[in-house]
Amino acid sequence: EKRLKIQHLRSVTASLTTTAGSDVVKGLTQTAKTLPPRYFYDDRGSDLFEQICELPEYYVTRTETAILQACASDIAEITKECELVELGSGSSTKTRILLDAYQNLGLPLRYLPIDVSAGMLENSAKQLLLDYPTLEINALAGTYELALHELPAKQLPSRIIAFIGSTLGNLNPQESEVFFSQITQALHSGEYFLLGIDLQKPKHILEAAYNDSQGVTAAFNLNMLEHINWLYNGNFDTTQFEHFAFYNDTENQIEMHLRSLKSQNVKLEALNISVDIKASETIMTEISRKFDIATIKQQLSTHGLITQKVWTDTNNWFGLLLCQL
Ligand code: AVJ
Repeated sequence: EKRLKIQHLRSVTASLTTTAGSDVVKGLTQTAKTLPPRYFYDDRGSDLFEQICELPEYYVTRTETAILQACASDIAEITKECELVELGSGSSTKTRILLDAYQNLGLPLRYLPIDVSAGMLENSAKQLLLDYPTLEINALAGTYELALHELPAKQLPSRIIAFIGSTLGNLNPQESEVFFSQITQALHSGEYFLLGIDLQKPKHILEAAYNDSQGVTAAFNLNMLEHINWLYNGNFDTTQFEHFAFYNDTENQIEMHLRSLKSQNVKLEALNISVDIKASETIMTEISRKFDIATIKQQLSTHGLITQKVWTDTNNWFGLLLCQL
């Protein structure tokens, strides 16, 4: 297929084994235990996340989708002929809204999805090619950092990097500074950055979204231990942990933890570690920061990213920012 190119960036394997393994060792051997949120996403975890997106309490995905449906034609009109780079493209469901908008204006379609899951990239790319007869895809399998560093040469007059779904919420303030400077380095002057962020809102709404009544979020959280057992030959017993999520209103972030139901020891043979965990001790698996638009605009501007337009829903629950370098 001439319209599809998939590039596997060198250190995908390294980042999934050597480097990432050291993240796990570091996180589990420090006083306040943590595990990085990207370990949620094995096949089962990706599937559970898609289920989370459909939950009545999880307003995030449907709110952003509705905003995109309302503003995609504006975005296409502002950027004109423009190739779409997407970080963490996953199943590319929301991407179709943007591709439709470019297509409706008769503009050429070029898409550069970036994801650590090569299987997911290949499947969604093949489906997109069937549905968009003029689309060209150059997929990059790798981390954001590597992909941003090794973006292929531009083939259309402009470029937009999309980072939607509020994935930014997983980065702490320091990590987000590094991330924004990588975005700035990947863009040329005049090019665009599209950022989707979950906004601050009453605590009861946020806590319900991360403590759904069907227990899907709990299963998603606990599945991280199964994934780590599989990767590193571990013996986490998921029946001896419980899901625990709350809104930290000092830091403006949801924190997801796994709380130990007893005093226990866990071994990860492939990483050569043995970890003692006290009863009620927790392992933090995710932060999901909640933003306010004025602050994020200010932060973006310190990186030279100037916000041209902001779209929100009527509740002001989610924000989509179109910035230009
Ligand atoms: C994919 C990081 C945006 O923070 O809401 C959903 C992940 N965790 N439910 C989020 C998640 C628990 C999600 N992000």
